[in-house]
Amino acid sequence: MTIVVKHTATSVVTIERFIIEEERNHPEATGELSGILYDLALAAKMIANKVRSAGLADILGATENENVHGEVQQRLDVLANEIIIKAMDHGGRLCAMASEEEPGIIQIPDEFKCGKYCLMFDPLDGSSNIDVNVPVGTIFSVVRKITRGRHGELEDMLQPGRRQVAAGYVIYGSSTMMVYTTGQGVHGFTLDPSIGEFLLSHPNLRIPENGRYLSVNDSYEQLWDDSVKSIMRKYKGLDGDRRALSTRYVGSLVADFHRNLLGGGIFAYPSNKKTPKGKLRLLYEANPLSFIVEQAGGAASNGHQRILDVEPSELHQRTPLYIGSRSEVEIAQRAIAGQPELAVV
Ligand code: AHM
Ligand code: MG
Repeated sequence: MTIVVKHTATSVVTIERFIIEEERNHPEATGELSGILYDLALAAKMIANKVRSAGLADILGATENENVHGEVQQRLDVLANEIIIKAMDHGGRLCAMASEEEPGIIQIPDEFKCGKYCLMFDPLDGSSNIDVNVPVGTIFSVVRKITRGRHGELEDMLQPGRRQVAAGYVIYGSSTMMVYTTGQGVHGFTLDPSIGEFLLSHPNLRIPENGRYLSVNDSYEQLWDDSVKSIMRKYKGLDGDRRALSTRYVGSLVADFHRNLLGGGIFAYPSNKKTPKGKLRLLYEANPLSFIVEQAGGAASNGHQRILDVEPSELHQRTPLYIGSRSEVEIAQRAIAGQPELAVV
């Protein structure tokens, strides 16, 4: 279902107004989910501000800490993580959070009310690109609490992606954009820095049916198994039965995904001999982007199964990922699992 918001191409619609109009389509809504989205938009503006001034403010580069994945944390990663936690912990709408940068669940402090939603996020995706001024992003996923106690528990976080009630990302690029879905289509907002507001710029985004771009890190080719190598040959038109996709790889998932969402194509991060479970995280990266891509008419698979149907077993679970235009994802699924059918939303 796509949301009907009455505005013309020249209407100026702030993200706040859009969220309110979207909420009106749900008479049963309490406003809590809307509140989470406002607070995330605020956190995004604060992070955008830090990203923009990073080169001048001595906040580039690595800290001495490693995160739970054994990766060196970048200073901006740490800042973005703190900004989101501080923007979200006191609103009374969340019962717990989980971040790619934190080993365990982040509980809501006792002095604040707990709400009925859980937030999972990657505060600054693509952070290895920060020092070279390449776009980075924030990715988020919201699910409803299913356990009975006051605080959120691991069980609340480990729900399959199809149960997400909202998901989105922010791309800190030549402009800052926030793109989100609550299951009523995908909508994009561009930050107007002169007034500090996200304005509706891309209503009802649809991914083109046919791919234009292939985003994959080819340097892993020697580590791929034969089925992955055959998929890549097909995408590159080397089998002679289709035209070649154009290769584009930023190495910043949000930037690669955003380009392919607008232009059509596929982002692939297959498993390889060194990372047999894939690299990307199911809860913080694959699930939210898969909810968005399906809402935009595309698809996402781990090669065997629709991403949104995967039952998570760990907070920091990794997954292979093929995401983008439906026909391209089906090629991967057919080659790996031997069957093209992807469950449809
Ligand atoms: P991060 O969340 O630690 O930044 O890692 C995820 C990033 C993605 O943004 C990107 O698609 C991928 O890692 C790039 O990995 P590689 O350098 O192996 O191609
Ligand atoms: Mg990431």
